[in-house]
Amino acid sequence: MIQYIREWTLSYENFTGLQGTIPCSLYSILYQNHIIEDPFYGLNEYKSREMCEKGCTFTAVFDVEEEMLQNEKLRLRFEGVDTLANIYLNGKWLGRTENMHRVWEFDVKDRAVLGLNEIEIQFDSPMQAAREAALKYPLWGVTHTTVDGYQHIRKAHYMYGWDWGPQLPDMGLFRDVTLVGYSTAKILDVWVRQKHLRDGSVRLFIEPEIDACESIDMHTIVMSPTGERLVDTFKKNPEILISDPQLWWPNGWGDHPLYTVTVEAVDKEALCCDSKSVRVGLRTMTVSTAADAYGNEFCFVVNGKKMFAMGADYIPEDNLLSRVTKQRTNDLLNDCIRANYNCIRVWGGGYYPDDWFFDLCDELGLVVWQDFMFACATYRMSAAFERNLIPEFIENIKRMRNHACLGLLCGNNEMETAWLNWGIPQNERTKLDYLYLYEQLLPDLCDEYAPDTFYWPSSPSSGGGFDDPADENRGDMHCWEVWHGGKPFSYFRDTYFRFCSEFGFESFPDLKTCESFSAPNERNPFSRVMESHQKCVGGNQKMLHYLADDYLYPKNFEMFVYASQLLQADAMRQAITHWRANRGRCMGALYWQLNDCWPVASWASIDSAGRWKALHYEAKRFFAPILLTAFEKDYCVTLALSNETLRDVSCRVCWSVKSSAFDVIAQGEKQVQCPVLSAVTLPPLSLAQSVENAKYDRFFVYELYDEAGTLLSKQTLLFVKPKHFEWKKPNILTDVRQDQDEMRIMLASDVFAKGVCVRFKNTDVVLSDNFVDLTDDQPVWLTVEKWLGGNAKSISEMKAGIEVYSIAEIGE
Ligand code: BMA
Repeated sequence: MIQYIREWTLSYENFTGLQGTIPCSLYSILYQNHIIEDPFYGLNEYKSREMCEKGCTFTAVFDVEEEMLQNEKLRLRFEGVDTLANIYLNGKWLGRTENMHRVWEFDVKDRAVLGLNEIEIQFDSPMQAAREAALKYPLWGVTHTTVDGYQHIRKAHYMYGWDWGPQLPDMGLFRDVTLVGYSTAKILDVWVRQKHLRDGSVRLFIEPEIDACESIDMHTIVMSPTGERLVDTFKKNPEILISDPQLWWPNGWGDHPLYTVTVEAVDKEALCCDSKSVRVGLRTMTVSTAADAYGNEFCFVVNGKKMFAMGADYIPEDNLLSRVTKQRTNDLLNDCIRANYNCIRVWGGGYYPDDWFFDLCDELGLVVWQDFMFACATYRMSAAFERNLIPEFIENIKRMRNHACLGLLCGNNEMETAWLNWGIPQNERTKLDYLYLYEQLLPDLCDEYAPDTFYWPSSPSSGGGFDDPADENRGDMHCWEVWHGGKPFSYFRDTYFRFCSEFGFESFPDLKTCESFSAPNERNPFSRVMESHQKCVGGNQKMLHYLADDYLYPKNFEMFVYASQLLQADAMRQAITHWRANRGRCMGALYWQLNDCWPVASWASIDSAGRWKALHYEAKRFFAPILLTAFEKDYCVTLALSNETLRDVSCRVCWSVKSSAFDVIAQGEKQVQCPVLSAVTLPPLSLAQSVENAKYDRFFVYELYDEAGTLLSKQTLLFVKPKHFEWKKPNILTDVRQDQDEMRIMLASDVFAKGVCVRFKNTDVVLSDNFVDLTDDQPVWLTVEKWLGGNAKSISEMKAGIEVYSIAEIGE
């Protein structure tokens, strides 16, 4: 029996009686009641942040009926309390919560009463708690953008501010509060383990965890992905053989079928008193760190096949957790699939995602690299801290372990490398605490509760024990020489990492997103508001530093935003195409970062409003299952083909050197075989003769056609920096048409146009492609993939609102 306690009342300072429905928080309720303005607008962050210097109180009054009260076991269960709070039921203290990453449950059998009951939750200021803890026990942590002492509090670290996030350490209830009663039995968990046998069949081991007050029978039902009842048994802990399994594959390799396992607890009268269903995808999944010619590989192996991981790092989707919904996560993860991701890393400075996140990753075939929630700080392993952590670990491991998508569990973000390389005050105690937490406690618990999932102590790491975590020949890498280190993009091409789990480049969010938090006179990168929506120290200077390398000085803010996005896309393209061409040596590229939690200049490829930056369109290209890429040095172009599909491919590669007026200066083509899961590099093309004397007006086009002659991709490269290219001002014709269900947009140019960006003044769409190159007089057709918002959906309104620009316009 379960009763949801959804309606709450907030009291904060002089404000009382403010209503909220779970999920809700101090900020969400004050905002909904028009007491505060949008904390993301302008400089509102600072006023809102001040509010968290004080605590607040949430109360709920709820009715308990006789039937509920009669239950032998009666528990009040809090799935997500953020974070430090004392909880009272009917005026009596129930307990204290100190960790938002775990469930808090209290026995209320002797406390709940018939009729009205009242829960009061008194939240402490998270600001003060962090600072006080820091004074009591100072520890190292990243400092510029967060609040001192954040690591003492088991609250998502980013809420205290990060180099892409505001300081808005909210307080509230972000997951359900329920009253749970039972007298016979409660199924606490169903664990499904799988063993793949040599003959291709799969044996499932089903282990329910039950709190039974009397003897019960277990009824287990297994349904196939298409809904057939495969098994129906009353055996305890049954082992089930699936002789003809439909395997689960990552995106790009096949389908993602899910079997449903339901366990029912059946009482003496043959009545089902509780049931629980879980979904499982049948696959083997591990990470290989086997020794090879270069050192040790680092790659996901799914169903025995080595996968090149393609994706990005995921951060929490909002600072106000009440706004994170299944629909929003669904949109974001589908955007990952649109850009051909097969992997996503949940970064350790946020919180363990909701169940729906893992459900969606199962359904979409996204392999999840899951960090435990520790990032960029040293921690003190006191007995109390450890007591608080253990339930967090066990609950979350259990919550994630059945998911087909779960690929790797990782101890922390960047602490092993930070300890050695970031000038952290060294002391033996902190070092021992590190080793105990990530190399003993966590792996032991993972061994016990998720023995089939690969554990990795830190990201980056070479396997642990402070053994050169930044060794590029072993383990994963974070590469920040480009951006933080100021190195040129070409730096990436001299790196041969085994798996790069972080590297990134910032850009401004979409112009409309910038407009959503600023007044017109603030739309300058160095205004107070824009600088406040740039949390990386010196971030805008860094952008300008790189901008100077490649583009003319932008003529206005809009062109600055556009150029920043082109730079970002180019930086990531240079890295990822090179690593994919070196498939085998490198086996993963997860760029920093997929998304934003508020409107900000950052490394994200999709901004906080869900708008795609140039990088996300570029990701769709550089993560294409079959990728043709071109590298140039001294007028010599090398083409490489990377095949991330499970079949051998034979493709036609066509190239040409053209003038900006579309004259063909040189051309060639070749049929190229690329075996399954491999990359081939073609002999270099020496183009000096056709390029050198007219290099400011020459571009290289490379096209890829499949066996059926369908164009898979078409891209270009320049032989000089774009700022020095002699752009002819393009006359870009546009048209919008409706073909059955599809809205199509046409682009055609009279001269070479690169990075052509299509926008609509009055509506927001995700297109099949954008920031495209127009390389001949043939029109290019784009389709509308997704409507994000705006009300102009008719052809005439779309036409009236269309705006197009290209690199030629940046500094004209
Ligand atoms: C990495 C991440 C984050 C950070 C990002 C950009 O180190 O782990 O901590 O936001 O770089 O600086």
